[in-house]
Amino acid sequence: MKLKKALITGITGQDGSYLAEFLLKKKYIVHGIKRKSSSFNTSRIDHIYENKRYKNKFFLHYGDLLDPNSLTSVIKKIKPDEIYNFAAQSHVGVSFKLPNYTSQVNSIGTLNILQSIYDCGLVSKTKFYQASTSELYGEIQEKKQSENTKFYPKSPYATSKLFAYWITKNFRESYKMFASNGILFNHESPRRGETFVTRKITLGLSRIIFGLENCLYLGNLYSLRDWGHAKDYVEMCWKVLQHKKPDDFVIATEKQYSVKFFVDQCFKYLRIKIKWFGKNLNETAKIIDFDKNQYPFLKKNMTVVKISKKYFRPNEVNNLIGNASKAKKLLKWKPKIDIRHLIKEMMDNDLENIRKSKIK
Ligand code: NAP
Ligand code: F7E
Repeated sequence: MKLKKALITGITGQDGSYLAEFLLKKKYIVHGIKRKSSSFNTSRIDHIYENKRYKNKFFLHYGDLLDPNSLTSVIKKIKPDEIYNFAAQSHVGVSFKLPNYTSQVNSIGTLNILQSIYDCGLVSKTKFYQASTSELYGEIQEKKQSENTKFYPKSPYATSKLFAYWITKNFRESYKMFASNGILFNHESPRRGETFVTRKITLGLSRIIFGLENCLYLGNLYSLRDWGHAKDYVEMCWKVLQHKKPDDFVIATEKQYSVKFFVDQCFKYLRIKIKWFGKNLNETAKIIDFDKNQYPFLKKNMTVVKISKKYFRPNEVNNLIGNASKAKKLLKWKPKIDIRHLIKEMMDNDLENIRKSKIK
């Protein structure tokens, strides 16, 4: 039997690493594009690369979404059955600081891949998955956002992803390419980038517990998100490309929590009692009660969370929650991991890593 070949851009990122594992288990040959970096950027996939079982099944190629030649040469050589475009400048806050760069990578970068598929004569062979996002909904036009909800992007990131969403559709409609958008709501994991809010919280609290830091600084505590688990969601990306026809799908848990709830649940999991004081920029959380034997570095009344203006965005997306009925019905999917398990996994992972690094 001929094995399927997949190409993943953004393989060194959170989703790329989980999808690579998932596809290898499904007996795919997996190729990934990584960009040249002056420091190591493969920590999320080193375990795959080093696994003897995946020798001759897992390959990395240098490339960059902004370098069409690099994309065309890899695509021409591999002739993949499926391409998953996960590469992006994916941080919404950073996109306000780097609007031009974000737009180049996320918009033109996506076009570069689609055009390479076309130029390599692979339109009828290669299926294309675009990592679209709930940020497209921005200023929400419907209580729960589905494939039919109007978009209202509110950041350079979201606007760049709007172009990518539409150019994917354009190639589908113009050339009958199997090109689909997965409109994914936030998804997290122990592999989440350290500056996204959930990971910042689990890592920050772990550092406080081990006495490496005193306080965690956050922005908008009242922002509401629909948080799933990245491992769950990459299975959906694959299912989107296995559907009988190319289409667009919302992937979400359909449950919504605030950033403050996420903080509270982390402390609850750690069995540390906190209390919130003050309002707006003066809001803080203090430690009220804890087990001194378990947490020797903590002190009663210690202020562990403060608000910093620095982490507010010029334009905030306050409220997102998905309606994933279409994916549930057509792709026969429902999320497996709930927010409590997600928090447990993320907290355990960060605590363990810091504990190990302190022993070294
Ligand atoms: P991530 O961890 O930030 O990973 C982004 C990946 O893109 C990294 O591998 C990065 O490489 C690579 N990359 C950045 N610029 C590139 C360029 N110019 N050329 C080639 N590669 C480049 O993101 P993620 O959380 O896994 O998300 C995957 C995709 O889904 C992204 O497109 C994101 O916008 C989208 N998305 C994410 C979520 C979410 O909640 N996670 C929700 C909806 C949509 P380095 O490792 O070298 O930096
Ligand atoms: O922020 C608020 C912040 O940066 C979530 C990306 O994967 O999901 C992600 O975008 C919320 C926002 O993710 C801090 O203002 C408060 O309201 O974790 P985040 P995001 O902006 O939702 C979408 C679906 C993507 O597509 C993106 O690629 O939390 N918030 N305080 C904070 N956010 C951060 N980063 N840091 C804070 O200190």
